[in-house]
Amino acid sequence: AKRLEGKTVVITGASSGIGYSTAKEFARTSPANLKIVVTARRVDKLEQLAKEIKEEVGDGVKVLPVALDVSNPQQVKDFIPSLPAEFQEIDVLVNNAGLVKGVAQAPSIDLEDINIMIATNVTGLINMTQAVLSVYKKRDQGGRGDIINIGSIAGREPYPGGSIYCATKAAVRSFTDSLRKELISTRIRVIEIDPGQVETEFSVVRFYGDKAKADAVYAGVEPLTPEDIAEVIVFAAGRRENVVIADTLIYPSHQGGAGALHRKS
Ligand code: NDP
Ligand code: 8X3
Repeated sequence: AKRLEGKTVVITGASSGIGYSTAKEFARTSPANLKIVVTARRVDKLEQLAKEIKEEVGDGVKVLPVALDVSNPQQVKDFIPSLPAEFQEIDVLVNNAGLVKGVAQAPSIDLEDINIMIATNVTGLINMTQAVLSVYKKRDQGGRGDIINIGSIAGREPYPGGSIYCATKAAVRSFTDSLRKELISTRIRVIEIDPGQVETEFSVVRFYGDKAKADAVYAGVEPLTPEDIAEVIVFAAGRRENVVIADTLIYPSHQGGAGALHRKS
């Protein structure tokens, strides 16, 4: 926890699920002198999050809610310059914003859904990474700071009905791996965390708001909670500077692959 003291953390997609829990976990682990910029499109949820953190840990942690649509390149470009000066020296970026739309199979995949998934999960993540690298690269030893990318089991094991989403997460994996190699001479840590099944708003978004269909995904299984992933993210950020938790895959105990889930009948 000491290692995180005084750091500035930026989390994308902090209005729900894994991102929401990650903000809380950072706050709990290092309640003194931490700054967290929580971003997403739904600012009301971010304000609620800031309020909950304040109630839990007090004023030691400064939480700044910022509206940011990562699929909008101009908003990403303006993001760091428009932060108050005390939040601009970012130390940790958690690239968590992401989504899946639908279960359609080729040739019936909606063009709009394809574009949203790629613009958010791939282009958005890359643009955010490039934006913080301009801050990290100014530091000594060629640069310093953490980039934590949330991939997925879906990026390792593609499944029918998920071709675009799986392709976006495979792209995250490739980009992350290249980047780690490109930054080998620096102190910039490039970290990938790949969850298996986590119960969040993920499936509600996949089924365009149909809660019954989303609930069916989790019927009879015991998924991870967003807190489970948040703990791993904060653990990775809190390692000694020479330790890179480069790549992790996290399942609930009854999962063995993308579609391989033990279901109680
Ligand atoms: P949620 O739907 O609960 O949260 C997704 C978050 O992403 C929300 O805060 C949403 O905020 C944000 N988001 C979506 N689009 C944008 C955008 N254009 N700009 C900014 N923020 C955006 O799902 P999860 O917490 O499950 O998802 C988080 C990450 O984890 C995703 O990358 C997902 O692919 C990944 N993942 C999830 C798994 C699961 O089983 N749940 C498993 C493996 C990986 P808002 O709508 O307010 O903008
Ligand atoms: C979410 C996991 O396998 O449901 O990334 O697509 S999966």
